[in-house]
Formats: sequence, C-alpha cells, structure tokens
Amino acid sequence: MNRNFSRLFTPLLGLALVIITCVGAWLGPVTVASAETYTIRMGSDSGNLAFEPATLTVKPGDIVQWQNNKLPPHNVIFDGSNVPADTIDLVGELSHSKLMVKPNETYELEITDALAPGEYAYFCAPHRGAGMVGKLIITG
Ligand SMILES: [Cu+2]
Repeated sequence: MNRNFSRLFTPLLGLALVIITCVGAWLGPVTVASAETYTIRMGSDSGNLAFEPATLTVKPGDIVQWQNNKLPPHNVIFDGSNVPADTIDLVGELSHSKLMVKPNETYELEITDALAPGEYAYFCAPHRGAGMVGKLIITG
C-alpha cells in the first residue's frame, strides 16, 4: 500500500515542481519587462544648452541614460538642496561629475528602491548658468 502510494505520488510531485517552475519563469520576465530605459540628450538637437527632455518621470527599476548630443562637455550633478530630504546622502552617488566629452558618451543611472519618491533636480556644472538644468520625478 505504502509503495503504491509512493509510486503514484512521486511522479505527481515531479509534475507539480515542473508546473511551479514554469509558472515562475513565466511570471518573472513579466515583472522585469515593465522596467524601461530612458535617454536624456545633453545639448538639444537644435543646439541649445539644455537637457532633453528636461523633466522625466521614472519609477524604481527604470534606467536613465544621459547621452552627449550637442555642445559638450557636459556632466550631471544632483542638487543636494533640491532632492527629497532622506536622500541627500545619495546625491554624490547619483551624480556624474566627470565631464563627458566624447560624442554619444553616456552616463547610466538605475533608479533603485533606495531613492525615495519625489523630485530630484540636477544640472550640468559648466552650463548651469546658461540654464542647463533638469529634473527627475521618481514615483513610488
Ligand atoms: Cu552642459
């Protein structure tokens, strides 16, 4: 009796594991696929000292790429006086102070759960006076 039970049960258990694995593999990529990658051009196509788009709304899991477009060099400095209060310590990590000189040179930032929802202002240090400023809005 016990042996019969085991002969029947073992394949069923195997089948159950296969189903669980398949469902897991199917659900996994669905979650990841909702993350998006955005590109912010540094220097507008028309040759203005600006980030394009200047304001971008993102969520945890997204990736933001700043890419050299026109009139380099540029950089990306987050403004410690204009980010959510509990993320001020992260401002240095988020920034890319090294000047980007090469065509299409890119700085990539992943939006992690460590970043509180809110507005994050940033600027390009060489061109801040000319109005080259931007803003990330992180949603929960
Ligand atoms: Cu610049």
